[in-house]
Amino acid sequence: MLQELGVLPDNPAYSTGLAWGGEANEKIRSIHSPADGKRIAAVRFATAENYEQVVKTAQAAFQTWRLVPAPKRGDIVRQIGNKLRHYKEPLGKLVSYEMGKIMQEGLGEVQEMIDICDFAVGLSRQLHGFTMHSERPAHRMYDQYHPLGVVGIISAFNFPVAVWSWNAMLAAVCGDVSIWKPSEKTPLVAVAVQHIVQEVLNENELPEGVFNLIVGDAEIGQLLAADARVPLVSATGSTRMGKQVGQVVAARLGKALLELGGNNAIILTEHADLDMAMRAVVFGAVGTAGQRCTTTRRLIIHDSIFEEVKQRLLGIYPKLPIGHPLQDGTLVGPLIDQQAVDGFTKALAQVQQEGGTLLTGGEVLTGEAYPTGTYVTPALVEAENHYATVQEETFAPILYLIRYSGDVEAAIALQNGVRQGLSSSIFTLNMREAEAFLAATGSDCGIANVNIGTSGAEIGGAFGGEKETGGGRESGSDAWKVYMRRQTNTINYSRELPLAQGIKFDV
Ligand code: UN1
Repeated sequence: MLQELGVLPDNPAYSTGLAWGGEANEKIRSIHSPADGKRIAAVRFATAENYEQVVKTAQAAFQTWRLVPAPKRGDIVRQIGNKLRHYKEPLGKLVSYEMGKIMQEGLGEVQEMIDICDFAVGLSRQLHGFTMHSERPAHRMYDQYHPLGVVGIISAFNFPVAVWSWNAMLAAVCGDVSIWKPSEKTPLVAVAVQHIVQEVLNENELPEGVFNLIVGDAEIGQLLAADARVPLVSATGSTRMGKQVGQVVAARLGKALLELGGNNAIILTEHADLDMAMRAVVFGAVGTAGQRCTTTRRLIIHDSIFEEVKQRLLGIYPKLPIGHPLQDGTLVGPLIDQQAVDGFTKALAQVQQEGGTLLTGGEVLTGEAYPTGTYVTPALVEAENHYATVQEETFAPILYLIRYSGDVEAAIALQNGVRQGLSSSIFTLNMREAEAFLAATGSDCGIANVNIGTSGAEIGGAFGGEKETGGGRESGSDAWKVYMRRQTNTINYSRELPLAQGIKFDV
């Protein structure tokens, strides 16, 4: 699997973008699987000098790439999508083994990459601007979108390749080149993807700097954020990281696209179809072991059905198949590392101190089947929305059950009563409740779903959220516009020079 993908277990001679076998330096890190603790491979981490080299290569490639017509750029992305189809199985497996999500979700992640490639191919013929009517005679006015330049992409461990592809594929059809800094926790699958992309560039005799990879630690992210040669930095990760990146980018008046933490809730009203809702809740809460930014963290349940919902969940949770992510039938894999486990246990201790009741789960599993200490049993906690712990995003499988009484407005107030604003959902068969949830006075999140859970969004919509989620939108709809610079053009084909606003200015 690794060889086929160009990831060679005992060869740290790749890593920093264009220069797979670049100059030697000492920062070599072993990468271990959270599934079994085994060392998968080692990577060389980039230095500030490597970074310089990558930026220069990217800048040079931009000179060529921006001249390639957008539909031709789309054709390159089409070829990348086809190669991803070819490598879907091993790549999905590597996502799963390096990150710990189950194989089905690893494959789903690669499918998201393929889908965004297809989307970007179509988009490459649709980078539309408006045509406006000028107030002046014999004038024409329109907007057009030009490539922006070098786009920095900082991605997180939980979607180690898909989120990169949402950014990189749109950037590519827009005529930008990209520099990708993957999470230091999951660099191998990034290396694998970079090999696949480079094959396409080579086959088309395009400069390797169109897509760059730089494996490194936070220092590289800081360099990207501060670098005026990088007009757009797209960063996915924690709100803490996003605030740092956002402030540094803002200080130079660059553009930042931030996709940060969520504290997503599902509302179950008295009119919910509970059979349907339960699947959504469980997938949203324990899928990817609670490590999606769209993970369902809060369940806001109407008084009248609270006990029933609790009992149903208590019937499901203890039976969840937890185990090796590559094993058939597993639904919950390990957390990414010890730090994540500590965050999980700490949050559970804290919420109980605040008055929460742990209903089930919350253990760290030990024994032969769980050799890494990173397997946990998903937790259900009865809690109140205002608890400090409930207000935070803990990147682990903890679901807070929160009771509401009265009408849907009360539930919406709880749903909105957190600092984050990524994804939200309501289960109801009542049209008034559904519409109230979607109205301007309804959910304040970037994503609001009816009778669908909070996680597992399609790539066709714009993905992102409000408040501390950062405000950025990636992926579908018109998210592409942030990767381009907009220009308003007015052309005068008359023999006069009339001024706008009817101003007379005779010289
Ligand atoms: C993320 O967790 O960073 O909606 C992205 C979802 C996925 C993407 C999640 N399509 O759950």
